[in-house]
Amino acid sequence: MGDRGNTAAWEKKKFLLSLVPLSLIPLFPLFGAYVPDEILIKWSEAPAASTWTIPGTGIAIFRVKTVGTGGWELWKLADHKKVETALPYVAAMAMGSGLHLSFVSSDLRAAKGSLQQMTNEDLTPLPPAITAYATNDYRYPFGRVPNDPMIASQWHLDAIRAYAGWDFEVGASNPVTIAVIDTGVDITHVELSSGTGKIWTNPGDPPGGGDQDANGKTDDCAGWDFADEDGDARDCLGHGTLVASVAAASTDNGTGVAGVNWKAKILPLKIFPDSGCNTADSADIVAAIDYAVWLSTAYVSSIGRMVINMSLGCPGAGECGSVCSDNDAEKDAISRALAHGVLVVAAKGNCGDSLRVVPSDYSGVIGVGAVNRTDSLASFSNYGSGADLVAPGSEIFGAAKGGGYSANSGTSFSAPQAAAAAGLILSVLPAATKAFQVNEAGALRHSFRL
Ligand SMILES: [Ca+2]
Ligand SMILES: [Ca+2]
Ligand SMILES: [Ca+2]
Ligand SMILES: [Ca+2]
Repeated sequence: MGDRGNTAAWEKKKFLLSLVPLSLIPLFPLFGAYVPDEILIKWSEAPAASTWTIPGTGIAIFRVKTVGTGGWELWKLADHKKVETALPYVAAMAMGSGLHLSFVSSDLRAAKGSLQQMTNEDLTPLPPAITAYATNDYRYPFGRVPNDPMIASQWHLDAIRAYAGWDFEVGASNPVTIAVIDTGVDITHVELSSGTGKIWTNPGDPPGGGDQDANGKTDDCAGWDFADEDGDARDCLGHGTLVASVAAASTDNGTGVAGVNWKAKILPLKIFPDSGCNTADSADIVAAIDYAVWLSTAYVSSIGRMVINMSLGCPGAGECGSVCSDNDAEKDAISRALAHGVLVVAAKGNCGDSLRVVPSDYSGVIGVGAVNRTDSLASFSNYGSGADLVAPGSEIFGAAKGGGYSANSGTSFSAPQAAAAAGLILSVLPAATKAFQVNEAGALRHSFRL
């Protein structure tokens, strides 16, 4: 296995589908989050008008609706003004009416300091009598929330409604393994450590003692490096580590980030060589796919259902506009995977066009494009034929090579969300047939908004 003698005959370089790494993005405490332009107010005497413009500020505030039966109303600031900006004026409405806010929640108080410090200018008289309570409109995630402290930086989890999905399944029902065909995986990272069981380990070929399972790979204990032909599949760049953590970081472990799939194991299949670590060959892609398929049949009980993620493709970002012809060897390997019930997911590419990208556009491969924080197609994302789904791809936060955390953008980081979500479904329905998987992938569009 792993014979690269014919590489030249079908060499077709594949490139990583990520953009320039971004620096760490700020962390926000999840439960400090609130709807920025909304405030809940309880009046003693509700104002007749449903819209006011606060004098001297130009800030308009309007009533949205009554909330519950306790006398609370939801008010919204026009033009997306922030609550912190308007709070003094809301308070002034009360004080100017000869009343006082008897209670202001501590978070609002912290946002704008003590109301007692307000100046006369702030106390411009305003009708009507305001009263009693004002508080932020908190935004709680709906569903099951893991205790990983950095999840507030993982905006994609909210966008794909992972919390709601986790209410139903976290990947614990039946084993699922995600084969990450990439630059390798940092298996010493706390989120991806083999010690925590995140990395699938080969019971048939423990370290030392030669190639006990006689598959031609000595000590393929924790994946395999097809580019350099050795059992050390650690990451040569950082790309594969982020991809793996987005899919299945160690989750609900009180540390760092959460994976979309809490329980799936990762199989690191490295196809980018340590030298350069920027291009991969069809020969290694084919060998890696076949190896994943072989493992899934040789170790059915521990691997469970296998999902292959390929966050790579042709053309890469540096060759946008060029035509990448199909590779029959790759297509054959993907057909073999599908025939064995192995799901294949690939990034759709970062050229921002609709040209063909492989392997994403091969028949049977779930191609995944990227959306940004406003749920629009990311400017870099490819689209059109071959883009079966979209998932967040801008500033995706996860594990960094060598420890720590960072964010990166690209369809590379959309694909593992789809792979992991498919893995959640396969954990519930391990006997799903190939046809059923395709249907379920379509359903993901609704349940996970991929
Ligand atoms: Ca072996
Ligand atoms: Ca061995
Ligand atoms: Ca190696
Ligand atoms: Ca974690």
